[in-house]
Amino acid sequence: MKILINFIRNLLGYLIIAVDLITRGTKKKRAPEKQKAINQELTKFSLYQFSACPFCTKTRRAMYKLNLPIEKRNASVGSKHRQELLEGGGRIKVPCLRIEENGQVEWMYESSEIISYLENRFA
Ligand SMILES: N[C@@H](CCC(=O)N[C@@H](CS)C(=O)NCC(=O)O)C(=O)O
Repeated sequence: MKILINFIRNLLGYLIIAVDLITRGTKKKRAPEKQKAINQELTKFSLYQFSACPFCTKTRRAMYKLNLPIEKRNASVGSKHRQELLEGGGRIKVPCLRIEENGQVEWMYESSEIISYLENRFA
């Protein structure tokens, strides 16, 4: 039964990825110097995620549209990033945006909060 539920969950996840790829539209365009500065700023960011999680897909879609090439870290079972997420953020829940700035590390959970934060800062 558990195998069947996992299979259906993964199938739905990959279906969402496929629909997202087909419908996600175009990336935000910026002047090359501006984009370069943003890319540099984004080296302080990483997104802990699963590939087939709908909340992660929603977050990746927003990142794509805003043209924010943030490093993605796979936090699935058995991965080294899963342990980092647990130790740093305090729980295994994705998506989670890690922001390392001014000598401090912030772990931001909740897809809606992450998307609002990125929109306010980079749109
Ligand atoms: N309200 C959260 C929901 C996130 C969520 O439920 N994520 C699931 C994956 S789709 C999760 O991390 N579950 C923990 C686990 O699978 O270990 C959001 O919008 O980010």
